[in-house]
Amino acid sequence: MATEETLVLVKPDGVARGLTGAILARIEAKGYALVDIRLVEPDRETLERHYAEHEGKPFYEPLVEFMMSGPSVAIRLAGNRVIEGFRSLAGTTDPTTAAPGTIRGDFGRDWGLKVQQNLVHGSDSPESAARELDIWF
Ligand code: DAT
Ligand code: MG
Repeated sequence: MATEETLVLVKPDGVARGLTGAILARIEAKGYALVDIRLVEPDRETLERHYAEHEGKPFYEPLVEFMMSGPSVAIRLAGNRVIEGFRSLAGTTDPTTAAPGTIRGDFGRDWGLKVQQNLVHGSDSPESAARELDIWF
């Protein structure tokens, strides 16, 4: 299987809490390659494109607001099966129940806010990865 690329975001909570380095360390220790990396403050339009699949859901608006609350780190990440591999490193969506050993499981929990602050984003399919990389890079 050819090398894949995926979009990873260290979300505003991860950047604000000073966890970017710890998250990058896990990604690098796994052996994935950083192809490009940048600090971004996305506007609403960018986030509406990125989260188009969630438009209309109850958490959509708080999610977009949260993502505008501070800078994120966008990463173009490469490796064999990196799309599913990074999602495995990240853990499941809800940080309270994400498995220990994962980024969300080790660093995240429910802070009682309106939206789940779960530290990272990773594309969920080759189609999503291509679409999202085009939005962020
Ligand atoms: P993931 O980020 O694991 O791919 P997703 O694509 O289903 O999850 O949702 C995108 C983000 O939206 C997720 O990281 C956090 C937020 N979210 C998802 N489901 C939620 C819910 N039930 N309540 C609050 N926020 C939610
Ligand atoms: Mg998703």
